[in-house]
Amino acid sequence: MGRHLRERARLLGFNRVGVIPAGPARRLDAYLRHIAGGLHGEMAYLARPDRVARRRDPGIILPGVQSVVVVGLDYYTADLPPDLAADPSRGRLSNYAWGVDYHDVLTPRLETLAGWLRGQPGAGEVGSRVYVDTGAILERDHGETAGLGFTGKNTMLIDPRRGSWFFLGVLLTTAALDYDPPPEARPEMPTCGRCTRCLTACPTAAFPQPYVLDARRCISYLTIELKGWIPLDLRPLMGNWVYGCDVCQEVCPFNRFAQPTGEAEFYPVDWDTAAPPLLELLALDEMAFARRFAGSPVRRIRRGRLVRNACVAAGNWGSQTAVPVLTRLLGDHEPLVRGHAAWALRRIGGEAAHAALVAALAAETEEAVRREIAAY
Ligand code: B12
Ligand code: SF4
Ligand code: SF4
Repeated sequence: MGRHLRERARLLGFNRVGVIPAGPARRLDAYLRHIAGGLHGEMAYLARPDRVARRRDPGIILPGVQSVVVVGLDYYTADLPPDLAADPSRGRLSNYAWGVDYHDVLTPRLETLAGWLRGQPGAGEVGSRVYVDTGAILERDHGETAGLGFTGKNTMLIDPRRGSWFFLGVLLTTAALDYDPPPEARPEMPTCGRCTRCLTACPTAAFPQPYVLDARRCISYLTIELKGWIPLDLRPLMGNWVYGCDVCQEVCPFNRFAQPTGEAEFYPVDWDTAAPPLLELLALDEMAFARRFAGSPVRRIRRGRLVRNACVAAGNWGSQTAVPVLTRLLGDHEPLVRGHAAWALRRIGGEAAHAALVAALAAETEEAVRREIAAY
């Protein structure tokens, strides 16, 4: 059954597949330390006691679970042309978000795989659960155990032959399958060795030590997961990232071996999709946002959070060109947007920005926004 399942997974387009007996994650202790230290920030779902119990015992998620199938799907398409990457008038999106939302690509394929397993002659009653990102499962950990790669100091699961630009998905099943050899019986994986590039390149110093990420400082967390105010001290360090961040992967030598994915859905339709002009992002209303990001993972953060992020990027750009649109945003219906627009105007400075802030302070009633403006 195991061999056919692997073939099936590959036919479904997955670039990697590993099958292991169900059990607790090998590095559960690292995760427990992570949440005990509060490094998960506002991602409360990571620390909820019932979710902790599930990560400890996948049998709580699926009673009778016997096997875990871990799949990987490449998403690397191309490098952003250097002139665009270095252009501060553009917002940068992490390359995993240049195309269609990966949840919508991986999940149906995993469901198909689960259906195939259920339909096997003699399979009997097969229970299954599929997860891409959202389950109480340490996907990287099971991926490492299943032989899909090794854990880098940047905490990414890295395939030594093709790098770390791949998504993970997991299928839990009550079926007993043929398993891949356990890590101790496989040829040893490479490691990071003495390299520390990702640790020093991280713009916000989010790695307190190798293999540990303080999510509260990570631009990916700040731009995607954090719902409220971005901490003041981190805003200037975020550069022009408006959705996710790729720095700790871009510098990784293993990603020199990345192969462009065969998945057409992950390619950007044009470079403006990968690095949109900030002025366009700042001008988005709800309708324009919904139209522009239909089918993209960016739609998950909604218009308010994306414009908040674009305000920070505009402040870091520092150009007077952004002052008119930022001034309009001082009257936005979302306090979060008004406050971050005020921060950007303060950072850009100049007479027009000053006048806009003075006028906004006179009209502003929301305390948090007043604080952002009054810091001027
Ligand atoms: C929460 C989360 C985040 C958070 C926190 C990330 C983190 N490192 O903790 C934030 C929002 C910051 C984030 C960012 C990103 N994420 Co994310 N994220 C998740 C999620 C939902 C849970 C991860 C989690 O449980 N974190 C808690 C920590 C403790 O667990 P862990 O990250 O798995 O870390 C393990 C290892 O570091 C290892 N470990 C710890 N110490 C040590 C020590 C040694 C010596 C060794 C060898 C290993 C080791 O043990 C840990 C526990 O098993 C997973 C999906 C899932 N359900 O697993 C996706 C996931 C990890 N993310 C993913 C991606 C793609 C990203 C981004 C690249 C997106 C982007 N470009 O912006 C960045 C990368 C940032 C980074 N360097 O990690 C992919 C990773 C694929 C891969 N090849 O590794 C996943 C698997 C989603 C998916 N289904 O594809 N993410
Ligand atoms: S994704 Fe960016 S901010 Fe987050 S740890 Fe990596 S380099 Fe740092
Ligand atoms: S950049 Fe270097 S230290 Fe960081 S994950 Fe890659 S090989 Fe490891």
